[in-house]
Amino acid sequence: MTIPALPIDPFCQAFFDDPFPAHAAMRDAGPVVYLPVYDIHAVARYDEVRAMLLDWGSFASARGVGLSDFARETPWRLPSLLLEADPPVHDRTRKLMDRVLAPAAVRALRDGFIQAADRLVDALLERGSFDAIPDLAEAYPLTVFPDAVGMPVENRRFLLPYGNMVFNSFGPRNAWFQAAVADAAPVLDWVQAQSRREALSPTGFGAAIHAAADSGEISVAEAEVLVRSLLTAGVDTTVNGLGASLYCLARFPDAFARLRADPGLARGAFEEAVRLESPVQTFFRTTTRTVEIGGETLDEGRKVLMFLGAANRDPRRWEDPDDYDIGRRSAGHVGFGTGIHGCVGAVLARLEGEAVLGALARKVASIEIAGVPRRRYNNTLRGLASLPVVIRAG
Ligand code: OVM
Repeated sequence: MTIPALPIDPFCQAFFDDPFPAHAAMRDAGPVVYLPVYDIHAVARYDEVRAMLLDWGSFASARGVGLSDFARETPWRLPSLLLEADPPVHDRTRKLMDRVLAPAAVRALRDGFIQAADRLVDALLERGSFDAIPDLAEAYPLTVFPDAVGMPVENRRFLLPYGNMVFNSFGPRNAWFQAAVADAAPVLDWVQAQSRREALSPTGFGAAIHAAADSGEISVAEAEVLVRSLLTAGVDTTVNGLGASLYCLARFPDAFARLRADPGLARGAFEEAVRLESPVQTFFRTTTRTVEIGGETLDEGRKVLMFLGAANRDPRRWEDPDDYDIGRRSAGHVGFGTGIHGCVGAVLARLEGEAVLGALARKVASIEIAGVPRRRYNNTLRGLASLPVVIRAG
């Protein structure tokens, strides 16, 4: 039993431009592959990615979910109390965040999110032609999400370079990471300041996290690191989820026609875009002991890369995996992860998706690509920097 070695660099421009042939090569080579470029193992099939996500005892997050092993290298920032923690540390903070972001708390935001999406789409219809990434996919989360957290209005765009840096940091220390660090340097102090109680309105998610410090459930320092998780993971992810949705609807006019005919498909259309484009493409785990996965054995202390995007298009699991089918049962995709680290904000992300795609379905007759889409390169996130479109009113 030898694990196949493949000459694939999953953190280079050629891979980002078209990852699909390499995804297929890794899936077809075996349940586990070895990538000598970074001396890592990887899984790209749905069953093995899902099994790894569920087996937190064998595949740890506390040694970092990027290429860097926190047991060997000092983490470059204070580790997240959610993302970069294992039970039992993880469960205490996760329980709190589950409560803060509970479906009932998110439901209270529903009408406001729908109105904000309606207003934005109305304004874009007035313009007719615009760039769907900055003007819609970025603009929408940058209003509704910081509002929900309870942030002031000034400088919210600073969240974008910060998130871009953190998501780049899960890969190698390559040129994208270096550029992202340089871009984010001027906003680091600002982000830190936004996580403090004094910066946050008394009604948002941020205040709800800090309230848990009053009761002694967490410390004030922990509250600030948990708010930081919201600020880090809450914007770039939904920007790329909405961007993926727009890119799909523009490329698959039949799907958009179907959505227009039944705006109730908005949630399914968003979910399917998350499956197909997988805005969060990859995360690492580290083996805690000699482990068995897909019939292969890995030593303790190995970094293993999970290709969520490849799992979400695995033909072993999905029929016509490359089709954007808004009516398919996409539940079970791993675009939000699964298991104890499954996206804590998924309910909020899905509300954003439903609000924006619902507004498009009710108000817009057509979405046409009106220029060359430009990709945004990131070691973890897949998405566009620019998507020029023309839309017409329905
Ligand atoms: C965090 C964090 C940061 C980036 C991503 C993420 C996808 C979480 O600081 O907790 O989850």
